[in-house]
Amino acid sequence: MTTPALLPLSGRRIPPLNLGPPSFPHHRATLRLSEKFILLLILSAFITLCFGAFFFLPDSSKHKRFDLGLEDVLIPHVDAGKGAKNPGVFLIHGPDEHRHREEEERLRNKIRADHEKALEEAKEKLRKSREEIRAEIQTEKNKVVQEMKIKENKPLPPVPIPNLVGISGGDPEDSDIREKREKIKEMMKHAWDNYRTYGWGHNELRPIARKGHSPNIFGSSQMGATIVDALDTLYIMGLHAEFLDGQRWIEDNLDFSVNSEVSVFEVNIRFIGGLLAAYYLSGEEIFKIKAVQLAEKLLPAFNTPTGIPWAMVNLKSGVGRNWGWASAGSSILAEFGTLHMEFMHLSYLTGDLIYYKKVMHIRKLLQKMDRPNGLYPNYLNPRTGRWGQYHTSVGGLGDSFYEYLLKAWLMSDKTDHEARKMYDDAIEAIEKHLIKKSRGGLVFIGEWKNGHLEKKMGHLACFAGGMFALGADGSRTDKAGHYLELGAEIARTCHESYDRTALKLGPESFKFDGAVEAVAVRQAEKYYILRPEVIETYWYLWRFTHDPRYRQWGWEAALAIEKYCRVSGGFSGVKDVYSSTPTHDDVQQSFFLAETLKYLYLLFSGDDLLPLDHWVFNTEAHPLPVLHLANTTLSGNPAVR
Ligand code: DMJ
Repeated sequence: MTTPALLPLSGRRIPPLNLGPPSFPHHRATLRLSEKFILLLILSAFITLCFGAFFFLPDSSKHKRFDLGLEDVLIPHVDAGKGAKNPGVFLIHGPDEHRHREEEERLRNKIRADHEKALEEAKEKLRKSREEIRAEIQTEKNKVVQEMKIKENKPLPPVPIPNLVGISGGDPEDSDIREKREKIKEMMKHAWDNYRTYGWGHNELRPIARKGHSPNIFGSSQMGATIVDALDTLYIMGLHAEFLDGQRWIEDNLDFSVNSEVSVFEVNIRFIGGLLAAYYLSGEEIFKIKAVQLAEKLLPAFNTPTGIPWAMVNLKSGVGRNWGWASAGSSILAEFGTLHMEFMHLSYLTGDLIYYKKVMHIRKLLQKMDRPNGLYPNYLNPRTGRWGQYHTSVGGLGDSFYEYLLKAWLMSDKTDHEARKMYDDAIEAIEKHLIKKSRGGLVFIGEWKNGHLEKKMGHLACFAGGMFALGADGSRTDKAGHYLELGAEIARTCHESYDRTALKLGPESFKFDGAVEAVAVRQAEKYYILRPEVIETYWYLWRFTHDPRYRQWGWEAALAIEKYCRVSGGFSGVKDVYSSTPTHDDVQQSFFLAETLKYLYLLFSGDDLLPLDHWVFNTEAHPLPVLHLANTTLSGNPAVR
């Protein structure tokens, strides 16, 4: 019988272990047993070795590991080990155990001491009174403010100051006029002193509640609008202590890094205009520096697809937007069109053309646009560059755009012919479509709305009497007399709107409708909020004609303001000029000090105070000097363009 060969599973044949004579199955079994025995011997030797090692090798648990995680803690006599990745990991070996314990202890003590010290300091803080803590915070704050001031109030490049003529004086020879002028000065002091006492640092004053007030055009800011707006009036009235007081407040407190959404137009005409005028009159650099700082904050408002600025900008974030009520998200003509004077002066004073470019861009864009009937609509969309609703007015929403075209020309020493042409074209269209004579013979300026003329004139539009008179000289062929006459007619109509009320103060707007002439009809239009436009027109007409009626009308208005608007805490607007027992609105507007009282004071001063061939008043009555641009390299001069 044959034994089957041993076949591995893989199929490869394993050769038999050849230890002697030819192998038989019995022999093969004997050899396997001896192999097992040898293996067993090796295994037991290995186990014995491990057992010995267990008892005789050193104890690894005696190695200690300190992970301090600090690179700068120094432990003496320790071996950091070469190539250790974390220099804060140190190995301390067993033989130095005692010393290491001491080291540990030392570290623990140090940590404990540090904690106790911090605890003591905290307790010390808590022991301090509120006042002490407040004083400490104030000191810190002052330090920061001082540092910022040094950084911010960097000097601007020197520029030739234009010829400044007639910044004081104007004393009238006539004693009656002198007295009247003194009375206006006393009214200014009453308005200022009460603001100083009850509203200092706030934008405006509530003269009855005797506290600060801020209109929404200045957002939530407290930027002392009344101080800035009033400065130049104080200066020309010779109220120098008050002027200095205002200057100090501006130096120490006027800060534009506020998280507040403000009107670009209002901030420009009141703050930048006010600061620039204060600078030119007093020569104090701080006003110029503040004006430039503020202008920088307004620049983000111009970041629109067309370069037509937003109505509002957040002074901190630079985010702009338009008024919710403005037609289809539009910007307003009287707002983006009333930046030119101030921005030209900023470029002149800084040598930085950015301001000039912004306003010239607006002008160029307007110049290229189609105008229905030659009229500029009040609304323009800054995203699309298209007109909004076709509404044209020389009062609110349109007014100072026309004023600034004329004044751009005057301010350039009559070299900016482009501005003059735009003014002349616009005024011709206005005269053709908006100016009418009532049945009773009163010339008025209506408003163009949805294709027809609304026979309503706003108090704001009364400024145009002065504008027509101011623009008479230099107007197209033989029309100077005509425009002076037109200015006088508007002055007469606006005087009528005052004269036909119980308080002898003008309503916000008045109608020409059948038997109704120069009278407000709706209750919501009967208020007077200390506005200047009518008095402004009297003053211009006085300067150009010296007709005593303008002084007389101005004096009537001053007496009415004194009688019905004066309260012990300042001056207030009234809600209904047709009611002989007035209700006050409890707001002393900043423009009352900037404009109304200034124009009254100038009306009773000689023409040598701020002569009109050297000064141009911005729309908030801040005088800015004529710039002889023909002699400068500033490209406002058409010769350079
Ligand atoms: C002033 O802030 C300015 O005169 C502006 O142009 C229009 N309105 C007010 C005063 O009424």
